[in-house]
This record gives sequence, C-alpha cells and structure tokens, in this order.
Amino acid sequence: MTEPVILALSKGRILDDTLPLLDRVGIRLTDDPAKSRKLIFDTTDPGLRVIIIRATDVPVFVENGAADLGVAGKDVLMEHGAAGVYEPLDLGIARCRLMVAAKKDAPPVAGRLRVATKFVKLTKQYYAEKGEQVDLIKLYGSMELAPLMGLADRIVDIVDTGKTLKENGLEPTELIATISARLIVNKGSFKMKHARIAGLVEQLRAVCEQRGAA
Ligand code: PRT
Ligand code: MG
Repeated sequence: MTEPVILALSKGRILDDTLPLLDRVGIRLTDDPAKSRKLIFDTTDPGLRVIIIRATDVPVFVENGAADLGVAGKDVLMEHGAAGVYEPLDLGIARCRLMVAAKKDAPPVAGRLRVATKFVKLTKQYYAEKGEQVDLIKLYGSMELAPLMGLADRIVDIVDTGKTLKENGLEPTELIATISARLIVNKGSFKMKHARIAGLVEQLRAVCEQRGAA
C-alpha cells in the first residue's frame, strides 16, 4: 500500500469552505466531521486522509511533514511563518481583512499607542513600516474588549462583515491586509508524492479558476 496523502484542515470556516471545493473534485469525507469527534477522516479517495486541527497548528503540521498538505488563512501563515512549505494556490475562501480598529469616535492618543492583538508579529511589522513606536499587548481572543476596558487604544483583528466590531462600539480605522486561505504543501512531500499532490493541486486550481470566472 502506498502512503496516503494527508490534508490538514481546521474546524469552522476553513473546513466549511474547503469541503465544497473537495466535493467539486469528487472527494468527500466518509464521516460527517460536524457529528464526529474523530480527528482523522477517511475520504472517498482511498489515497487521501483529512486531519482536523487548530487553525494555527496547520502550518506546524505541514512544515514538519506530519501532514502533506494544509489549508490555512494568509493571516496565520504570515503571523506564524511557514518556512519550508510551498504555497501553490490561493483558494479564495475564508476571505476577510486584517484591520486596525478603535472605539467609535475615539479621540487622538497622546503618547505611545497601546495595541492589543493576537497578531503580534504582523502588528509589529505594520507599525514599524509606519515608523510608529507602539506598545503591543498579546491577547488570545476577544480582542474587542481591550479598548472597551481601557486595556488598549487600538486592536488589530480579522474583520469580515464588521458586525463584531460594530456590536462592541468599535470601528475599523486602517486596512493592513486582505486575507484568503491558501493551500500549502510540504516540500519533501511534493517530491515524494509528486504525482498525487500535483494532480490534486491542479484539480483544485481548475475548480478555483472556474469559480473565479463564474
Ligand atoms: O477560532 P480559533 O481560535 O479556533 O482559531 P481561528 O480564529 O484562527 O480559526 P477560525 O476558524 O476562526 O478562522 C480561520 C481563518 O478564517 C482565519 O485564519 C482567517 O484567515 C479566516 N477568517 C475569515 C476569519 C474570519 N473570516 C472572521 N470573521 N477568522 C476569524 N474571524 C473572526 C474575527 O476574529 C472576529 O472575531 O470573526 C469575527 C469578525 O467577524 P465579523 O463578520 O463580525 O466582522
Ligand atoms: Mg476564531
């Protein structure tokens, strides 16, 4: 038996948006991940297995060859780095924007800006490029609370519809980057399992191009 190709996905948006793409190339999971606590799923392609992990763990698994392929947001790839992986395809799914946000009608800040985010590296880069010195506050979630509780003057977070910001009395002030999910491939796997991985990449590319043209 040849080794199966392992594809790493994360629960939520990435899984929800990737399954229809796989479906378009004739691949379905044999169990419903919404109803299962399993972490490893067989697919209708006997040569392909899917593992479901945390979004930020996807590049880690792929970098180390624990998964051959993965789907991860560009935000995650930029923040955590994904050295030694190929990024052959922008899947155009899970689209969003990385933005700076502030309390609605916030007055200008005297002195150093305090910025709360889970994207510490990206935020540091962003303000460094602007030549602005800021104090970064690393949070792991619910960033919106930071300006409301006086912990920070700004947050840097993912915005999709803007509803989360709005409902918390915040507003986006600057766009840092537009984001979409990318297919990433372990470099060694791309050599060792070349035919199967290149085949899948090309099938997915065709689906994305068709959708782009539609
Ligand atoms: O949630 P968890 O801590 O497990 O991990 P995660 O947040 O990294 O994963 P997940 O599944 O939430 O997001 C996976 C990827 O989806 C991210 O890396 C982004 O590239 C992309 N994506 C697309 C988003 C959103 N849209 C999004 N709206 N990621 C997060 N959000 C959150 C955002 O953080 C904020 O809390 O949704 C809220 C804003 O949404 P709106 O519609 O109210 O603006
Ligand atoms: Mg999330």
